[in-house]
Amino acid sequence: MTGHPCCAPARAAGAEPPGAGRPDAGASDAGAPDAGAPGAGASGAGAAGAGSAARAVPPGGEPRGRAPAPPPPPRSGRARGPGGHPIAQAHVPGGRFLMGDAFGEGYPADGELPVHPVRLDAFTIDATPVTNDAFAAFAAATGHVTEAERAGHSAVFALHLSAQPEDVLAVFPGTPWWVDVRGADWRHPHGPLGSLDGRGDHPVVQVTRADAEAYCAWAGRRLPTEAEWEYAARGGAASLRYPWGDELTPGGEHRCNIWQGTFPVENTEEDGWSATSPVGAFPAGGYGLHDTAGNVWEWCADWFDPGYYARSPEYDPRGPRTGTVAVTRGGSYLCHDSYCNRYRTAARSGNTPHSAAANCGFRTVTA
Ligand SMILES: [Ca+2]
Ligand SMILES: [Ca+2]
Ligand SMILES: [Cu+2]
Repeated sequence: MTGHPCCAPARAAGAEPPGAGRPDAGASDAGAPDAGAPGAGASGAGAAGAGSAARAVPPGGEPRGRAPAPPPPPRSGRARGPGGHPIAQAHVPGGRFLMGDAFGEGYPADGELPVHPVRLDAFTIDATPVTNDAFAAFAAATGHVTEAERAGHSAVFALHLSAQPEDVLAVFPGTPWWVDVRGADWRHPHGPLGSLDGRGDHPVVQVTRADAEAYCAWAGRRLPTEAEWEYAARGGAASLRYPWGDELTPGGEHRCNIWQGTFPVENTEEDGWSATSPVGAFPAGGYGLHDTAGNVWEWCADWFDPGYYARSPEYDPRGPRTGTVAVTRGGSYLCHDSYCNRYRTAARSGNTPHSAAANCGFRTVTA
C-alpha cells in the first residue's frame, strides 16, 4: 500500500501480504507530518495494539479463517441486469489538456509532475461513483462475493467503527486510525454492527479493484484510465486546483466531502458528512461529474508509477505495462489539508489492487 497516512490503511483487507504495496511507502510515510500520530487511543480500538496487528495476517499473508478462493467469473460479460448500471452518465468530448499539478503542491513521491499534454478521444463516464444500490443489483445478478467478504475482515476508520471490541483484529501499523475489523465488507462498511440502511445512494466502498472490474464486466464497461479520470474531472477548464476553481470553499461554501476539524480525532462535519455522502450531494464540474474531489477514492485502470508522467505518451496514456500498485484518484472524506491534500484534481494515489477500505470505491467508463 502507499503508506498515505490518512486516506488508506497501510495494508490490504486481508488479501495482500505485508509489504506488497508501493516500494516508496516508507518515504511517503516519513514525509507526512501526521504519520505516527496517536489515533488508536482516541478511536475506541485501544484494546488492539501493535502486537495484535502483527498477528492479523501471519507471515506469508494468509488471512485468518478459510483461504479465499478465486473470484467467480461474471455470469455474462456483457449482460446487464434489469436496470443494470443505473448510474447517470456524463459525456466527455475528445480533446487535449494539461495533466499534472500546475501549482507544485503535490507530494513529490506521488509523481504529479511534470505537467504534460494529453490527448484523448471522446468517452462517456459515470457522473458519480457507483452506488451501493447499483453494486447490490450487480451482486444479486451475478452472485459476486467481494474479496473482503471472502477474507472476512477489512479496513475501517477507527472513528466510524461499528463493531464489538472483539471484532477489531488489529490496528494498522503506522496508521493507527485504521483498524482491521472482522465482518467489515461492502454491506457493512464500518463493521458488522452497521448496515447500508439509508445509504443506497452513497458510493459503494470496501471493494477491491478486482471487485470493481467484476462489476464493470457485468455492466459492459471498464475502469477509467488515470488520464481519462483527470481529464473528465477537470471539466474542460484550464489547470485549476479543484473542479470548480482554485479556492477550496468559495464564499465559505463547501464544494466537496472531505474532513474538517482535527485529524484523526475530531471531524466537525462542516460539509455535512463524517463518512460517505450521497453521490451528487455536491455540485458537478464542467462535464457533469460529481464527487471527483473527496467522498471516496476511485480505482483507475492504470498501474501506479511516480515516474510515469516523464515518459507517458501524449495520446491516450494507459499507465506502465506492469506494476504492483493500482492508481486511485480523487481523495476521500478523510482528506484534510493538514496532512493529505489529495482532493486536488491533479492528486494521485494508489493501493494494492486486492485492497479494500471504507473510503475507496470506483466509477466506470464506456468500454
Ligand atoms: Ca466531510
Ligand atoms: Ca472522489
Ligand atoms: Cu487524503
